[in-house]
Amino acid sequence: MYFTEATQRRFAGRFTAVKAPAAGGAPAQRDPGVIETVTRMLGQIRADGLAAVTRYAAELDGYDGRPLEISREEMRRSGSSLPDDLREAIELGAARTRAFAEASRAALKDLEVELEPGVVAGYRYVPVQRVGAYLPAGRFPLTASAFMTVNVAKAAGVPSVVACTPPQPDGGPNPAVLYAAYVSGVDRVFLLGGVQALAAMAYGLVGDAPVDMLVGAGNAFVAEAKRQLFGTVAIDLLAGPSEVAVIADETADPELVAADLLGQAEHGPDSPAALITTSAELATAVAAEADRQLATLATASIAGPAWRDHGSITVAADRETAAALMDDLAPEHLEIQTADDDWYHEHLTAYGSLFLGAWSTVAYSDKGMAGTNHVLPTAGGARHSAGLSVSRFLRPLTYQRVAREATPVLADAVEVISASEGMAAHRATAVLRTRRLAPQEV
Ligand code: HSO
Ligand code: ZN
Repeated sequence: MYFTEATQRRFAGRFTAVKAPAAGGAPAQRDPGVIETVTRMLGQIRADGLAAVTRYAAELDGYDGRPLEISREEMRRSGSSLPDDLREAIELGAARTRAFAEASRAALKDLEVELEPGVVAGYRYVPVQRVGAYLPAGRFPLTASAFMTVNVAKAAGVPSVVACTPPQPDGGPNPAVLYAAYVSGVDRVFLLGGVQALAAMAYGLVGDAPVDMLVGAGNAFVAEAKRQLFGTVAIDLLAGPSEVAVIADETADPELVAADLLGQAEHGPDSPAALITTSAELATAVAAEADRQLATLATASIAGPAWRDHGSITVAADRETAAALMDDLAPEHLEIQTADDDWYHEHLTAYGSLFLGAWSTVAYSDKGMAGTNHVLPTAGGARHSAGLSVSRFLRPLTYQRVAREATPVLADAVEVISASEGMAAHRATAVLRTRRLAPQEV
């Protein structure tokens, strides 16, 4: 995540790079090896069904042959196995994301409008009927995943939500991930990870029927599987490495800014983090702070290389430049820590989710506590897309009702256009209706 050459030229003289990403900053290319592996696995699973799914699960995840479906009883028990404070935090995250999703649902109103007398058009929001959620538990078990997928789908009214989560070294699911799915209202959970999990849900090898839509993030193989299954099913989005960016001015606290940059760099050695500031002093202070914090950070072996290879600090001449440069990055998460937070909120046009003020840190949303979704566009996707929300699970299905008295206007126009196109059968549908009218009406 760094400025394109065109942007660097366009803003030449209005910004200084205090730290550029050592790796250049272009988003990672899709790995041909990953593409090929996924294609082969999907082909095998299409051919051999569940036998191929469990074969891959044993080979790749150490699946031990227990029933793939996790019982309701085991879901309930996963909660009691957790420390009280963790269980309560999970319940809080589920409740908060549900509340935001339900409020968002309530704000989506069906529409019906009479365009002219006798011509009514409208839509009704109808939920997708079957959703499959992927709940990863790889390098880190992302406990909040179910809040963002299962919970939001349920708030949207999706009748069937199934989930897959990979077995852990002990052979079972991660209990926190499972409990989060349970309190999010999941219908059924299967002990499967990776490509085989997504294929099993898309092809209907687990659950009652193939799902209509796959949601949830995962590693590069999961993202590639979703890309290849798109068309067979809908998907939420293709998530790349998690990203964070901060706009800060001289009023910002360098320790908090550095902590928030490293807070997402921890996701992986390819996770980008960018600071754009209007203060040269803050830029220097944050650079020093990042090094200081990395010296003792328990996950420095991940966050350190991420910061070195994909981290950047830029000093912008003024807030207009800072905002324009940030729109060029279109980061997944964007924090604003300035004296002008509202100005930035009004002017910025490309981010996955915005965190206004020093008290609003990305991890609050990551873990569900801010209510908003953490499934967000990465790698510049925020220029054209928004993150997951109830609206992705709800389709505004249109309808029209044309009254007899509106027939002359509609039918005549359709007759003329169809005739000019040579579409005789289309024309006939209009002409026949005109003939049905009493002669005095025509
Ligand atoms: N930052 C990730 C979500 C997450 N991080 C969950 C930690 N837990 C993608 O938005
Ligand atoms: Zn995160």
